[in-house]
Amino acid sequence: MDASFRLCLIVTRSMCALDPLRTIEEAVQGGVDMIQVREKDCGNADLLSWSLHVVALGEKLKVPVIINDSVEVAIAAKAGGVHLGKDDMSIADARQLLGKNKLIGLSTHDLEQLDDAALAGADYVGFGPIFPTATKGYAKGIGVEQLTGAVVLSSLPMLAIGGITVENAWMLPGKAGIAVSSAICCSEEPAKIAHSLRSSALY
Ligand code: TZP
Ligand code: MG
Repeated sequence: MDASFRLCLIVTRSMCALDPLRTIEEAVQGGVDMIQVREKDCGNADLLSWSLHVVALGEKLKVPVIINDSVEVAIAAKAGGVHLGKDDMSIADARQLLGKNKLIGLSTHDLEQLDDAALAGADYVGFGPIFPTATKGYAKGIGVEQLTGAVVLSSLPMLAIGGITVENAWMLPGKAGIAVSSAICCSEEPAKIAHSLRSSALY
């Protein structure tokens, strides 16, 4: 399934400076073309109820909504897909449950994992953290050079992630899309930030 997204907003409610639904709506107006719901500290019932709101907004705004970690919630919320990491369900099991018309993204951190992602049948990968980020507690990033190698080596659609801001996004290779959380969530001007980031992800 085509997954060539340019700018993904990873929304965590507690990080949002504005009402989270308003953050999403304004970010999409500014150029975000994919939403990921990422809530690490809530139970399944709360995650489902929040995801249903975001999926409804995504339908209105015509952007896919992906659920982090939980295939079960993605199915129940009729989301566009799921984003998985190494501690989550395998891609093969997720594909079995979701079918081929839903998106499955995988977090990757080095070039070797990119091969594994392609073999496993991921639709796209997140690659990072490119820069240090407090959002996930990474004191060091793997750097832009690694990302440049990754986009050359892998044919999978790729989202650079981790510590990306309007100040450093110009350093990223244009072929990679961008995924951000704090840059947009923490802003009171989500459309402006999204517009600036989107202009760095032009491919
Ligand atoms: N995975 C790798 S870095 C990261 C995730 C979820 C955090 C991204 O958030 P931010 O605030 O854009 O660095
Ligand atoms: Mg996960």
